[in-house]
Amino acid sequence: MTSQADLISTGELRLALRNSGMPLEALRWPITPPGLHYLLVHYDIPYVDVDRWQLRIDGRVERRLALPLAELKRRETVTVPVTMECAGNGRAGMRPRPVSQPWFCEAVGTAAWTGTPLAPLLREAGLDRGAVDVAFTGLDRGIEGGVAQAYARSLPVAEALGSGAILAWAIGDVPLPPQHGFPLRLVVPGWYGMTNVKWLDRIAVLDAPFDGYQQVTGYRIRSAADEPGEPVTRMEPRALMVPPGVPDFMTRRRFAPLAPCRLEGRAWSGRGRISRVEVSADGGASWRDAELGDAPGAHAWRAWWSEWMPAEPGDFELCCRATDAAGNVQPLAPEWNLGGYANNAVQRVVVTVGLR
Ligand SMILES: Nc1nc2c(c(=O)[nH]1)N[C@H]1C(S)=C(S)[C@@H](COP(=O)(O)O)O[C@H]1N2
Ligand SMILES: [Mo]
Repeated sequence: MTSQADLISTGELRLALRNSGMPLEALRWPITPPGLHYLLVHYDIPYVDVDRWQLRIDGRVERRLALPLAELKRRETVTVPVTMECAGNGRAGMRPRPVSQPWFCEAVGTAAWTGTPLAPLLREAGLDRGAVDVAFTGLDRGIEGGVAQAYARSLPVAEALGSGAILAWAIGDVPLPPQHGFPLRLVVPGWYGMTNVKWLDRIAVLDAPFDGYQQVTGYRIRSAADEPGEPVTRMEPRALMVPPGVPDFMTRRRFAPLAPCRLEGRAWSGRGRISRVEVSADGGASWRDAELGDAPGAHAWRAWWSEWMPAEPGDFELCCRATDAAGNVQPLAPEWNLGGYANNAVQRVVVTVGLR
């Protein structure tokens, strides 16, 4: 029977149909194939006439800049593989279930973003001595929490200059698709998805902390609505596995033969390199180390695998758990918060072994 906690609203269903996750079998690719990267759009995808579009850089700067795309493309160009994960990934696993885009754990992907580094552009504009935050505003508008707004997020000056952030106009050699931010988006390695503002319109340097909705109301870890909470920033460590075996069409339950099975997947963290991945075949009661492989780049997920031989037919709860170089480890159970953010509890996949 479907429990009340599992029922999603029509509004959530509409969001879920617009915002696709990455099918977990796509974890097999080091760079997520085009169209399989997850997608999250708060409002509508704007239609942008690139011939009239310019990026404005203003606020507390010595020189205001207004740059057409062709002008940006004449600057230093880099291609950086970045693993991006929505801060709401794992939300559907929390109880009570926070009402919003109901991700399980598929809101992730790795793309090779091509663009120009942000820091030299900010230096070119010249930051005033009192600069505190840099705010990035998109062209998309909507209403959230009763507040009409353009989607906007900020970074502290130190992160804007030092995080390796780029302004991207392409994924590899392909211009950004409309849904991923055409003509230009921010990409900040290591930070949760909401940081990576799409359809960039304006970069404003501020001499006071940015107080936009997505900064002070959205994306806060809080247990009650009247708390200020802690801001959501960098990605917590997480390992995901390719679900073994085959799915049942309607229940999505997995079935596998009684045979050796390679558990494999990828792991990432915005807080340090992945230093360990462990797997469990008994729901987390016992663990063993997986093998660690390569990452397509310093800011991208790392491959892992582990050979598993189920002892007998039956149900097994497979889990995987990542640790990063800073010593952060995934928790066994979700740590609840009001917005349903940053839930990096270990993935659990039940597999029925004995398929003929
Ligand atoms: N302008 C704008 N930028 C945005 C968003 C948005 O709704 N509008 N969504 C953010 C969120 S919450 C996420 S998780 C990522 C998703 O990027 P993707 O759709 O390219 O995967 O974009 C971020 N940038
Ligand atoms: Mo997100």
